[in-house]
Amino acid sequence: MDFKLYLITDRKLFTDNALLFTVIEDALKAGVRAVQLREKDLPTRDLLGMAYKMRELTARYNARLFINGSVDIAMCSNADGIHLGQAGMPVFAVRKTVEDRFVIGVSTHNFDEAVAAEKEGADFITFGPLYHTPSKLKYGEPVGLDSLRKVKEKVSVPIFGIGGIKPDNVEDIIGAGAYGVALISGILGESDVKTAAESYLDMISKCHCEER
Ligand code: 3NM
Repeated sequence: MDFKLYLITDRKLFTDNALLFTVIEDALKAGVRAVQLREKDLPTRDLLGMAYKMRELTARYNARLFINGSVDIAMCSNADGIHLGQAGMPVFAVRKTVEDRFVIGVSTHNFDEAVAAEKEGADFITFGPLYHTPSKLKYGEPVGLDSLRKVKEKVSVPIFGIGGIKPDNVEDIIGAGAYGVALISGILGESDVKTAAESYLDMISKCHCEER
């Protein structure tokens, strides 16, 4: 794993897709090195078009690209990884098929899901929502840092805290055992995306320095 900040897309935050790409490029310029294309409601061909563009963009900055939920689009766009939820393709089936061709991330929301994801072959997990998120109805009540600590005791793959992440809580999240953080609005929802991304990267490097 060569990234600790995992930026997730949401094109609905922007008036058009071109703006999403501009903003992602700002984040890449700031030093973001992993992007998850997460546009679950798009028809396959539209998603493939976005994946091609996102691959071209992320490659220019030597950043990893993950495709949410779709092995075929990950293959066609030559992405680095696939990010799986709890409702779609199960981890074991994807791992068995793609072997080591893709890095596999899995969204988990409780202890059992986290343990199962690792057992079934996840390379890393996201765990959350840790805090209230702007779209809290979709993701449920926050699970909190104590449950992150319990997951960390049992799970060895890197854990990315997700859900309502702000620069001010990065230190607590990493202190509770997360390897990194995954987020949408803390970066994409800010008017100055480059500065926002830099503040997360600064916080993360500060936390990891203090560990040593
Ligand atoms: N997954 P924000 S929370 C995509 O808990 C996603 O699995 C979550 O958005 C989970 O950074 C979430 O704006 C939303 O809170 C993250």
